[in-house]
Amino acid sequence: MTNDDAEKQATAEQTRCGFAALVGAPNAGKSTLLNQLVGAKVSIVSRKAQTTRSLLRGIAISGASQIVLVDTPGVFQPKRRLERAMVASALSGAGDADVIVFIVDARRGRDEDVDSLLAKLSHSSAPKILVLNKIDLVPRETLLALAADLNGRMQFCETFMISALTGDGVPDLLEKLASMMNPSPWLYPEDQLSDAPLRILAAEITREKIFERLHDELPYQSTVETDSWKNQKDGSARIEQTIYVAREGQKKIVIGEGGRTIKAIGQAARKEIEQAAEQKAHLFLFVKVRENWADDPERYREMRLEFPKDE
Ligand SMILES: Nc1nc2c(ncn2[C@@H]2O[C@H](COP(=O)(O)OP(=O)(O)OP(=O)(O)O)[C@@H](O)[C@H]2O)c(=O)[nH]1
Ligand SMILES: [Mg+2]
Repeated sequence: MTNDDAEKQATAEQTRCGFAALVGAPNAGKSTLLNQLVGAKVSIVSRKAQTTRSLLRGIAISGASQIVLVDTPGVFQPKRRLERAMVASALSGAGDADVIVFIVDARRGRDEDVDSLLAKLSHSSAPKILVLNKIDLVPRETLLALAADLNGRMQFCETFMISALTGDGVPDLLEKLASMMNPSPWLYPEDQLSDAPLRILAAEITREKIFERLHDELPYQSTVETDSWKNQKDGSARIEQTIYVAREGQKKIVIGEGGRTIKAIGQAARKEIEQAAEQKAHLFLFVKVRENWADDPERYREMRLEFPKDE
């Protein structure tokens, strides 16, 4: 062994790194937990189920461990093509993980989605941690009964009760995950928080703002892409994004009376993009009707999803 090798090995022994997949039913709080663990907002969150569409990695650090957290779309019974792509993506994320974090909305308790996930995960040999989330909404007795029930159905190495919203219980979970990582050099630079490039994050932020404002009128009918991102001489960014909707009527809804809705969406998105990018931004939003966007392979590439072929 040369000196160089010895040195490399010494560093490798000190540091730990690995993958933790966050899986759970739609709306269980996976993305909220990911953001808490990372300590920054890298994944979008909404009251609606099926917010997360593709795999997104957030990077958390605790002591000498780097934990690559894989946020997955809520697994549910897929019907349409986009849903099938989301489910395939979620399960592939769990398949590659060193540890699977199974998140259950404690207020909803055990239901069809939870049972179907338990069945799917039973094939995986990775160690599993049970996380009962939203404990701010549930009395303690309910939590204990739910923990006992779920532990009777699957082998979990530990159970945590947390509130991803308030952060209650999250530091203990982070410490546990850190201890489960294998000795290895870190995969990402210390200051990197996510694997998504800024242009994708920026598109996701705009999608979140659309969800927030139009969640009743426009369920899952839109997707957002960043078409261009130009850094200008004055340090600001000029960003152009397209919002794809499926019908002319939806375009009218997104634009709103006198352009009011799209203006509000743009303002809210710009503020958050500026925070994420740490630079001033000028955001230009365009709305396009693309009837079959949910069947267009190009849109899937932008969402970083595999395009499922017709069955
Ligand atoms: N009260 C409470 N609400 C929570 C908690 N964690 C998440 N939520 C809320 O639950 C909703 C869903 O959260 P997300 O993090 O988007 O859930 P998700 O599991 O990523 O959902 P999908 O991506 O759609 O599968 C949001 O409105 C969150 O604010 C919690 O600990 N307590
Ligand atoms: Mg999510």
